[in-house]
Amino acid sequence: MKVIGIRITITAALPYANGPLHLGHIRSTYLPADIYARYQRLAGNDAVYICASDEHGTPIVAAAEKEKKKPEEFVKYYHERDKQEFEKLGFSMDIFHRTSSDENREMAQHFFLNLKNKNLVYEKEVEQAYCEKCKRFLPDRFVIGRCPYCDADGQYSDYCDVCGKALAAGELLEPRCSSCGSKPVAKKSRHYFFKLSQLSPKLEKWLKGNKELQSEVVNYLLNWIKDGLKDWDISRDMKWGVPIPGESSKVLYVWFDAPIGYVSSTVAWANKNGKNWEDYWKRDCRVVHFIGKDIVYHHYLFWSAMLMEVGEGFKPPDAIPTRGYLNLQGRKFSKSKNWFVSLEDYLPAFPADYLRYYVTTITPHSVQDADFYWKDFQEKVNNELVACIGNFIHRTLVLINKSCNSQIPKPAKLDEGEEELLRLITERKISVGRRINSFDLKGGLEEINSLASEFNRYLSEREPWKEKDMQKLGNCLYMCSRAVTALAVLLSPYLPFSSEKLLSQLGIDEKVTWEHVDKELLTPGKKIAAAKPLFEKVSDESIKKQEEKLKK
Ligand code: B3M
Ligand code: ZN
Repeated sequence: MKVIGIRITITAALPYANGPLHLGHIRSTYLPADIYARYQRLAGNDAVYICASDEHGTPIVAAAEKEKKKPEEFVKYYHERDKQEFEKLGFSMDIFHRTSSDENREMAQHFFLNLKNKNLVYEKEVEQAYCEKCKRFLPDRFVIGRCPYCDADGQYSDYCDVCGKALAAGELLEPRCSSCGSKPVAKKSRHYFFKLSQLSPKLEKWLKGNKELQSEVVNYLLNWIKDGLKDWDISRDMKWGVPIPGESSKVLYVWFDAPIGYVSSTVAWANKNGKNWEDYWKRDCRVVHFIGKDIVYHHYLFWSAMLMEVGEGFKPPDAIPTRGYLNLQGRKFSKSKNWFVSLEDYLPAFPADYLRYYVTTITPHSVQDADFYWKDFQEKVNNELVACIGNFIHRTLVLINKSCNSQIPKPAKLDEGEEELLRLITERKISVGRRINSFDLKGGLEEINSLASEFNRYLSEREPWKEKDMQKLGNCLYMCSRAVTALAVLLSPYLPFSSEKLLSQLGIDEKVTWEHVDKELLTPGKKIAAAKPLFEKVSDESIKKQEEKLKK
């Protein structure tokens, strides 16, 4: 029976093209989105994984200025670099586009005009920070100061990193120009505002009604709404960005055009692949945004409100899986303090799948923060991946090589325990799928691990290496071969490189689907190649090397 899948548009927060990728974002966003996307495709759904570089805004301009580069030139470098690193980690984005693209300019201007025509955007004269020394307006990250809500210093003027509040112009205390340090003066400028304040009731209703949203996040958003939402300033006096139609020196605020990047990148993908992008946003489809908790405000409130109001068949997101921050060995990641693991450090030292494995084991579906410890990485890889999963697969294949002339044995009547184990594989196919569907990726991986443990136990108890009865031996190794192929499929969303390697070692070249988890992918009589271990232990020295890098 062919399962008719659903359409799912999966997005991951767009990385700013202003610096190397951060392990924290990999954990909170790109990896979970990838596991989810890979599973959905295997399960027969029409899933697209959409991402792009976020290329506008003061984060980019400020960073480019520091390197004395033009923003265009600057973002191109990080766009290419991020793209390559994503590939090395096995992230299966269907497109990695750019917000400086034509598609995004057109779509963002379209959203703007649509909302303006609906009277949801109005113009107002406001006082803006202006640096007389630098001779320019100082939006967002061009101003640093103290947060009026939580008192944290060193915050940018549009967002407080400590309490997570989006700030309006003029709210920041003790402001100073981020480039020259002088105290900005207030200067009048005409800005465009989105009427977010009047949308509070609608947002509240949606937040309370959508049961797929995490309640921990919804609760704190409801508090913000209770305090009243402010209208949102969506224009900036600068050159780099999406030009506002009819204006010569104003662009859209980066947070207006960045989430539209999800849509415009889908347009670019659809055009390349002969699809209709609207099928992936408007008609029967699910839209799922993976994000980190630092951008909750922007997605649950700004973006959802835009989607609700723009009409034309758009709808608010179906789910916004949100995860917490990652610390490194008990401290905050900090590039300047050299307390940092970059992909440039990681990738030459260990396989991508080890990172995917470890990071999944420390990432529940919640906004809880986690900690990356090199020692823990080593332990998880060695004790779980190598000693349990890898060891079971390797023992099985070596035994088939040795005792069965490398051929999958033909089973005779299985005993009750064996029938039970086959049923367990089917159960896991269903339960792991369910877990992934509900974003509990860690729980899914734990169930796969426990399946491998069950079979490890079975193999050790049966001791087929001592078995004289050829039929019993055949039954046992047949059973284990079923578990090996089940693991190859179950693990493929999590560990795509290893899964692919295993399937190719086994000579399985048909395209596998989730349905194959409990199917006989290796028929009796089929010959397999000589076993090669899939995983290798992480040595003490290699961990020491990484730890020492941090101390320098
Ligand atoms: N670039 C911020 C961040 O990376 C921002 C996300 C945009 S998502 C539309 O945290
Ligand atoms: Zn200045």
